[in-house]
Amino acid sequence: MRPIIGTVLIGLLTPALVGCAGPTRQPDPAGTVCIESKDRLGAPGAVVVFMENNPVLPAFVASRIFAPGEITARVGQPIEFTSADPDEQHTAELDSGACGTDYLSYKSRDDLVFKLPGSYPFYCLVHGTTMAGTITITPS
Ligand SMILES: [Cu+2]
Repeated sequence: MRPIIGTVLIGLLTPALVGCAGPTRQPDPAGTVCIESKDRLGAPGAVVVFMENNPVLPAFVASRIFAPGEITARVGQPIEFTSADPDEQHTAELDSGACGTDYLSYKSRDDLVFKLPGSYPFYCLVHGTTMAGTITITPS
């Protein structure tokens, strides 16, 4: 019986795991699309984005947000993510996997800087797609 159960489990889990990995994720360790950096934190001209948890909203509403969630920046302009949530960590991770912030605790900051124009959906690794947004990068 055990081999049959094992085979059934592998048959059920394999598509799910492949689906999670996502064939379109393309990590970018060379930084050709974007880089994560703390070198220019607080520099003037950055686009500031807060990671928040709105305690006023009822529990069944996705209360964790990026503010703003729709972000526009130029090539080379830092996008500075700042945690405004004293309760939980957050990240901003591109759906493509090209780059992402560190896990940010309350008042911590991290920059993403893009080298290529485009539209980049992103989400929080801690809270999944219920905490998500889009970064639009225009030419410099
Ligand atoms: Cu989050």
